[in-house]
Amino acid sequence: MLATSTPRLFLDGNVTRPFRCGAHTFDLARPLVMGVLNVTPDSFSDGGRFLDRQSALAHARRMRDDGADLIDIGGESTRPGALPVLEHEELERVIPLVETLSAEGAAVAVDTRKPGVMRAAIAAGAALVNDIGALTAPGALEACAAGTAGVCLMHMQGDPQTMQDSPGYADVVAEVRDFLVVRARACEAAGIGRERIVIDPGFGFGKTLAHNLALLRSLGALVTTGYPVLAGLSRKASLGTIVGRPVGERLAASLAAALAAVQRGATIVRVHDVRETVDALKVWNAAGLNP
Ligand code: 7PJ
Repeated sequence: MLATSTPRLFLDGNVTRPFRCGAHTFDLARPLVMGVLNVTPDSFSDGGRFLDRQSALAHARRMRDDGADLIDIGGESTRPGALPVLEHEELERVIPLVETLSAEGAAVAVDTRKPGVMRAAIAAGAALVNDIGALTAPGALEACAAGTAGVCLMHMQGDPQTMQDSPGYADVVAEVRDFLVVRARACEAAGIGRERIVIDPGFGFGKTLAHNLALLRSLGALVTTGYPVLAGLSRKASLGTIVGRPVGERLAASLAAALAAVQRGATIVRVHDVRETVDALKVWNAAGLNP
């Protein structure tokens, strides 16, 4: 039933609503903002800044107060060439933050590929499991099916250590879409309801600038699957290539990318600059541009 290479799509263009993740329900009447909190020594844009627990909490609370709908906590760097991190280390970095922020009422996402971290995060109150591996690790589907947390399924070609060496596709949009639909079906078969699933093309994960731009232009092909679409373009290398600026000077580029993504139907934007993105989306919403 599942292992089909041409998955059945629901092509009516109606995104499944509301989106349910743990204790939180989002009606998706407007795009959501997910603020990024990296608690790693080596993430490409804010690596090392929030290793200290108090500064991590302060940054998360600031993003929440600035209007972030979700806080995405990552304890393993996934930048190109990054080395894996041990599970106990990832747990120590992430779980206390999940506990504290969830108890304060924040919708917390945990950026992890490890089923052990997923289980611990869900037990600590996480609303969403954000997996760049789309729950392909053995035991990951079961870990998520056991609770009520939402799942974000992201496409990646290869793995972080080698993914940017020579990405290649015959048809990047169709391949990414088909992979995500197959993974979403696997989630549903494992007992994760459709209303808990978000898909993500994985900008920059085994993709050239041309691939990323093709996916952004054709984001509608993902939207028509019916699953809400998350777009993560904030500060990424492709934007740096376009504007010729280092990672700390990509705010304007990131805002333009976020607006382009929501204009194409993205439901959640994953960003570092929450306050500025929330402002940009307020104007976009006020102008009635929501498709
Ligand atoms: C993404 C992510 C993304 C999802 C990262 C960075 C690199 N999770 N985790 N989508 N990117 N779902 O912070 O730019 O695009 S790590």
